[in-house]
Amino acid sequence: MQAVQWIVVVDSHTGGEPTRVVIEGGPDLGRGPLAERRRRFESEFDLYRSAIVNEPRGSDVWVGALLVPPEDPACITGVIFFNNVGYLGMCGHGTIGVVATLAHLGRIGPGEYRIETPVGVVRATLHPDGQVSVVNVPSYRVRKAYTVEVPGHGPVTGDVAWGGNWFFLVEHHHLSLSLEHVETLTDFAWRVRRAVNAQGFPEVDHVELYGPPTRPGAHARNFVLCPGGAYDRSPCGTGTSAKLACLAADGRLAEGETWVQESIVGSTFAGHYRWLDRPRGWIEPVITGSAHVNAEGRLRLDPADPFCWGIRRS
Ligand code: PYC
Repeated sequence: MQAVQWIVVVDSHTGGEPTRVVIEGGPDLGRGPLAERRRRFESEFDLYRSAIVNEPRGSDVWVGALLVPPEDPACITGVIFFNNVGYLGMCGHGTIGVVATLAHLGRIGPGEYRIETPVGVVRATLHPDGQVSVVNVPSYRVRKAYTVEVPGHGPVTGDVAWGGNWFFLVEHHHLSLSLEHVETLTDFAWRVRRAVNAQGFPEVDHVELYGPPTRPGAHARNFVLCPGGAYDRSPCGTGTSAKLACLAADGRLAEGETWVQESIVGSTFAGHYRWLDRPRGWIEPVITGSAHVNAEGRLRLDPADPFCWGIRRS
């Protein structure tokens, strides 16, 4: 008979979007580059992903963060982010959650820290007031004003950009960005994603819809569809990075100027950027937000439980 396993977690939310940080008891992925360890997580230990974030312990909304020893000794930790259907490259709200969690555990105080992710090292600053700024991986746009035919809606035009994950960003659509329309927004964004994937960008797994802000001081509101069909409650750190890359490329936001991104639930991130390579449109985005720890616990994995490893969709 197999033994019960325990996984120690700390939960937080960043602008409403939850992060479950695995502190102890997660899979041992060994050493090596984080991109390789992410592949090992997926090929050998994917059940742990499902057990940690999927129902009945979690839900489609959760993003998990497995802390792993970094390759680069200058980093305080490595982290692999995952969700209800798979693995993320980077996660902005999740990184803010990881920093708030490490502070909550007394492992770090205010200061700047390097954190390794499968898509590169990011730098996070914990400010004395608890806010966290993340200097994200280089971000850039690969296609401007790309039009796809979306069944039931007609042509939809957007930009394809990288901000640590791949995004299709749509400014012009006919929908109202409010919580009461979440089902309609999800259906539309899902159709857009399928069309974009079918027409040349199979790697795009997030869709961002833009609209006017409702918060004073915000520049835009967004609705972000995540890979597993949930919408991001936060303004999406990697999505805001992709947005900054588009704004920079279009000359609509100057280097160092602040862009306040509001989410569908009204939470905000402040972003700015510096040019890394202007001719190629590469920027270094910085995203600032805050996270709140709201639970500490131990997940109980009992082999006698028929849903011990979660309800898996993929
Ligand atoms: O904040 O980058 C982010 C993110 C990605 C998916 C959910 N949140």
